Amino acid sequence: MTEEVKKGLSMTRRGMLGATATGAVLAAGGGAGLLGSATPAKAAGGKFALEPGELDEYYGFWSSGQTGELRIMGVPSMRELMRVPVFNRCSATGWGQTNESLKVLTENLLPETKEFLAANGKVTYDNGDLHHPHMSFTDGTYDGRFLFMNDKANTRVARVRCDVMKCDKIIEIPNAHDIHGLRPQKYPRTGYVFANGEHEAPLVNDGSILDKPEEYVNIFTAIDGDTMEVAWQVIVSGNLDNTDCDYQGNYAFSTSYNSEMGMNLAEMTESEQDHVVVFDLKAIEAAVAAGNYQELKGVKVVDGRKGSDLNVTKYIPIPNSPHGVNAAPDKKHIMINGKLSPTVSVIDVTKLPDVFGGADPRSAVVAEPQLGLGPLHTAFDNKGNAYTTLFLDSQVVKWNIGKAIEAYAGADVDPIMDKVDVQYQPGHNSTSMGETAEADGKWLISMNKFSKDRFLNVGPLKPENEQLIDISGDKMKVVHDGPTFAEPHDSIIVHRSKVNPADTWQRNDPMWADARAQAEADGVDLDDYQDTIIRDGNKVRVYMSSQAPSFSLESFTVKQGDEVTVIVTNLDDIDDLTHGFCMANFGVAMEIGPQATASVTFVAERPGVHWYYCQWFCHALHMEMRGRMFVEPRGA
Ligand code: CUK
Ligand code: CUA
Repeated sequence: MTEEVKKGLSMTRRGMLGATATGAVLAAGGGAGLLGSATPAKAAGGKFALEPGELDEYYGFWSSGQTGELRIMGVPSMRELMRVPVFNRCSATGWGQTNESLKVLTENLLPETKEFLAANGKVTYDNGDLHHPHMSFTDGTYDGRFLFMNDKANTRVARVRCDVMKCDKIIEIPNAHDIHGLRPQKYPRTGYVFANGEHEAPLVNDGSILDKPEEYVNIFTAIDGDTMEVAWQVIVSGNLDNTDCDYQGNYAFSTSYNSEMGMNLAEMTESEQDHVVVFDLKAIEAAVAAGNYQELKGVKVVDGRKGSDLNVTKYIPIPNSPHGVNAAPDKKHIMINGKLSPTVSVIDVTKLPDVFGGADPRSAVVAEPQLGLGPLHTAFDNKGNAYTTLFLDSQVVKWNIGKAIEAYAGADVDPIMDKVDVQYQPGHNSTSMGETAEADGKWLISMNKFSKDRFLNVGPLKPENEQLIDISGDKMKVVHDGPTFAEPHDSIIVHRSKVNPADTWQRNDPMWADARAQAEADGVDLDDYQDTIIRDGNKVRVYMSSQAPSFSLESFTVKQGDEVTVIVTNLDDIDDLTHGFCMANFGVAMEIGPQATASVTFVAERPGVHWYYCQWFCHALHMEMRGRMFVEPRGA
């Protein structure tokens, strides 16, 4: 056990959390049974329960971890409003099956990934691990254009358009491994999207190097958020966990829990100090402009390892296996959450030019308050306070940044303002607008990894518990428990004034540009009633439009073995009038939103009569919204 953890143990009020419990938590991620709070908070304080018909004040954008989708919540009601499929396969919308979604999912896969998938009978991955959803910024606050998110499982970064709340771009990141931390540039705008490769591997990972960790590297990537292309990459020493950036557009920060470059638990937790890497964005851009890079898989890769003479990175020592990075809305302080150290290290961004000029990297640290055990992530209000999750203590601690700085300078002040029990073991937290310069100090979400006894027992796999905490007063009040499925890590809470989605699609949306081009070639007007069948060898294109409660085609005929593409355009332009197209016993189903076009391709390797039906309840005669596909047997 480290000195820091020992100190933390003596300061915690939880005497029962001894060294063994800490060890058990570190080893197994468990320990919730030991840590259960005996006094669940009573609902009180801020108004979170909405009357029927009332709307929430905030959008919550939630990740879903290994479920692979983005979720939209209402805050403070904690009602789940929508699921946006991204890295997953969605049965309802046809994401991962429609031609439009397959284009997004496949167009930016690396050639070797396509080959690998083909060898496994696939065209794309059908899983993902989405941890960090973040909105695009302009001038330090959300601008409602895009949401960006990572896939730790398959090294991808995705973008969701906020006008329609659908994913329009997914890119696979070359050279890096297993994208974890992700943040958009805050100023002047996004701009860059920063993404951390978490796991070490040989720079050229072709099998010529295997068990030689000394030749492994990690890669930090800057993506252009407008084009969704990789702008540049930096090779670093140690691994990369979470990331954030300043409010000036000068620096990005990434924590490393494995500065040791260890390959097992004992090696990875060996040092008392790990570090945060500071990236000097202008210096990296200058290095790229000056040609000081190597090109790997089409990407300009700059050497930012310790000892590189390019001076594009600095390594600030931080105790001990730090995890979350959070920029405060004061535009000056960056919080590095200690995880195995009971501290949060506060970096003052105005001291970084000196550090890059040669000053001691630790001189940028202006506070390091001891907060409790297992600090993972920090959120903020608009009054200079920070809210840090304590995984091991199963608490959220509210502390004052200014007082922490005074205490570090020697003043006899206690920065800790309040602690509240959460149920149980929190990871990320987020406050209303708290990741922007417009933090408003109303609500805090604590995203707890264990729910244990907080909900009806649903078997060995339990939901997580996302708790709503009223932070408008001096004391935090837990006011609501919200179960979520495996497993959101992170969320952002965005004021509804920042987000303005459309009610219907625009007919010329780029999402189905390929279908439109094909229709034009086939002499079909996608904006009008369509009942056209085009035969092109054994490829058959079936154009039909939908208007409640019917498809324009009551039936169509193809031959066994034909490759059939059904292109459906929903000509209804009433909001919320979505139709579906499900071809029964063909495993085919998709959503067609009002004014949208969607298409799906399958091989009609099944003779006989097959009904297609609308699978979105759209009308009193919705059940009657169906038609037949006749598949003539081969040779008939
Ligand atoms: S990480 Cu999960 S609790 Cu992936 Cu943002 Cu910290
Ligand atoms: Cu159209 Cu149901």
